[in-house]
Amino acid sequence: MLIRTRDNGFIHPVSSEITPRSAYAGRREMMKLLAGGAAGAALAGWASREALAQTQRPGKLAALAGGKSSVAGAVVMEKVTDYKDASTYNNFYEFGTDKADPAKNAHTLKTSPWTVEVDGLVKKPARYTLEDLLKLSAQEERIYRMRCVEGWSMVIPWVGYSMSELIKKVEPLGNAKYVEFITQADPRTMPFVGSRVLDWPYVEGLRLDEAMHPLTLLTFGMYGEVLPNQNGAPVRLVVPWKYGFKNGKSIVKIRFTDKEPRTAWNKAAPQEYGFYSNVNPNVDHPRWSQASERRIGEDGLFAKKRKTLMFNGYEAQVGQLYAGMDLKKNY
Ligand SMILES: Nc1nc2c(c(=O)[nH]1)N[C@H]1C(S)=C(S)[C@@H](COP(=O)(O)O)O[C@H]1N2
Ligand SMILES: [Mo]
Repeated sequence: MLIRTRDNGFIHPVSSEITPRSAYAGRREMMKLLAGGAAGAALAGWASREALAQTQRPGKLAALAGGKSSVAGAVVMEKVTDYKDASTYNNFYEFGTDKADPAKNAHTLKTSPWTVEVDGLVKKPARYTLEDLLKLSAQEERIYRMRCVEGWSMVIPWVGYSMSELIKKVEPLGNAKYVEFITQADPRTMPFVGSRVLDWPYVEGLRLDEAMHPLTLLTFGMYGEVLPNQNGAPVRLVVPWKYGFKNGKSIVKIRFTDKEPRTAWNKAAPQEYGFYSNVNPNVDHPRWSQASERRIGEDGLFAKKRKTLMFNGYEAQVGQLYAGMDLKKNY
């Protein structure tokens, strides 16, 4: 449902499903752009309720049309990052450590046939083909902020469905407390698997309640198309309130456990990368501050650093998951 609000004489559509904070941030940014005369360019890529499921397809890969998002807070009113930036500025160490490497090298990734094995502490372990996974629930388009620990951020229209849909199907046992995501590690198709930067495969993990949160997206596409290889085809995770590295790409195994999984970055540098990795402007990385960020695509002459928001702006939705926890200790 659309509600029209008037702000300084500017009439602006706000979805009732958008959090007041993100709507406000979007409006403020838009006012700034309008004042700067960049309205035309800004409006073209603007995330609005109407834009949902109609994201301009870049048109190179197979279409993956998602319906409108049904999850509160899953759409931010901010300019969507250009597809070109989102698909050429990547972290995917299996294909090299430079941001430009994955787009150059990931064409060797073989995404079909693809299966995802779900096992561990569940009543119904199963091996899903990608096709089975795609059919499991309706796809939605969600426009999420993504904040990398290195200080950059993007706004990306992802396509997928809540991870909880899959979790409900496999029925976790009472003692399941965590979910481990294990990604593809094939030295024949991934040239840097075997390099010593990380312990392969790249593993990530969430607490079961985090994995069950409706914002946690099992992701198959972006910008209305299937994922490009460099963004984690054919299936990846997107957890918008956590630093980018929690979003495991090219997932092949999902395991339910009673112990906190050892994750790739936590193994590599435990004092820098904790298990939680919630976006938190008040907890510095040991080597740099996390208080501000640079939005990719906004690095022009007048671009200012943005203030990083607690839980990446998703505090209203996810803050409760961490009630009573010391977030300085549990970084
Ligand atoms: N398998 C795997 N998944 C990964 C990574 C990786 O190196 N390997 N990098 C992570 C990091 S650090 C970030 S910031 C995001 C980047 O996702 P994007 O390239 O789609 O923006 O993917 C995450 N998932
Ligand atoms: Mo990252």
